[in-house]
Amino acid sequence: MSKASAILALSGGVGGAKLARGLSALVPGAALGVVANIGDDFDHLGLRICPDIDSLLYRLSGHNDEERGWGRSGETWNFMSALAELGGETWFRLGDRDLSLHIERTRRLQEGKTLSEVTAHFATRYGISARILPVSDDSSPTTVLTESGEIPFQHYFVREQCRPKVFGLRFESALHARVSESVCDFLNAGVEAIVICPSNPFISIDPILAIGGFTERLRETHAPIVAVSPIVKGTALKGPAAKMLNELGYACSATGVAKHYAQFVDGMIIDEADSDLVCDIEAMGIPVAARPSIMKTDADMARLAEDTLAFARNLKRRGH
Ligand code: FO1
Repeated sequence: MSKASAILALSGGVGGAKLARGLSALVPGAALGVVANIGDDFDHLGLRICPDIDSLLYRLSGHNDEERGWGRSGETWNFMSALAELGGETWFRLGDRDLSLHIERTRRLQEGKTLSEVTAHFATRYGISARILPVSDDSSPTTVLTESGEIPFQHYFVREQCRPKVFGLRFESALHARVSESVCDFLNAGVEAIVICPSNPFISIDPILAIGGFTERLRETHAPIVAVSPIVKGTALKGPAAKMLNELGYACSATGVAKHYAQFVDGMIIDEADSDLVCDIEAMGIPVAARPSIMKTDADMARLAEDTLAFARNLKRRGH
């Protein structure tokens, strides 16, 4: 495929990684760039943990654990049970195989490698030809503002299991964090379309777009920007997206997602079960297509990727 047929996707969490896998079945090799959220990243037990990068590494290599939605399949938990014997922190579960990724990443970062370099090395070792691109090589952790105070993201998401009521999110150093060189190089080489994967808009996509100047960089490409709704029939397929949409004052629907993205996207894909919302979303001036968007199998992922790219190709850039 020519350079111009390069595709950029923005991803976080389970839904993002699934559509990224679908895109990797259609877009050959390094013509697919998947920008990974780094807002979930944190230091834990002396290790640098990067969950949204790891969701992509595992899903694109087929190592992902389907039922947990994070970490890798065929896992054992000897480290965790031995750590518990010592009274160590076990609220954030690290499987024995998964641990190799965190230890080796931490070692390479301490050697002075960038997160992009480390991620590219791991992708190659896992046999992944798509480019997994951290949005920044700087740190920009997400802080969750809740009625019980400000909580670091993983403490909210895992330790508190998303219970506290959210009234805002803060992306700590997003304005100072710089878009990574590898993302800039990918954009400068020319992209045909930009896909916002069906990830949580607030905890996965907004922290990516908040990185200094990234939204402008995307708009400068003049490539159509298409978002796939992570909300179907008012519920989130995975994670707290539905609860957060409500708590942050958005309608918990594909229409609520469209409203959140209205100033930025050129079109939206919503699930066929929400085809009754097509008029509402078109009335907002957003071209929309209702397609099967529940991804259980690799075939589902590839089909949604195909539908999304076909829709993008027919879109005109909307003047914003
Ligand atoms: N999510 C959990 O709900 N419980 C866990 O114990 C947990 C451990 C974990 C370890 C490595 C990793 O890469 C992800 C992990 N996650 C866990 C998911 C993590 O919280 C992600 O940030 C979410 O998937 C949201 O993107």
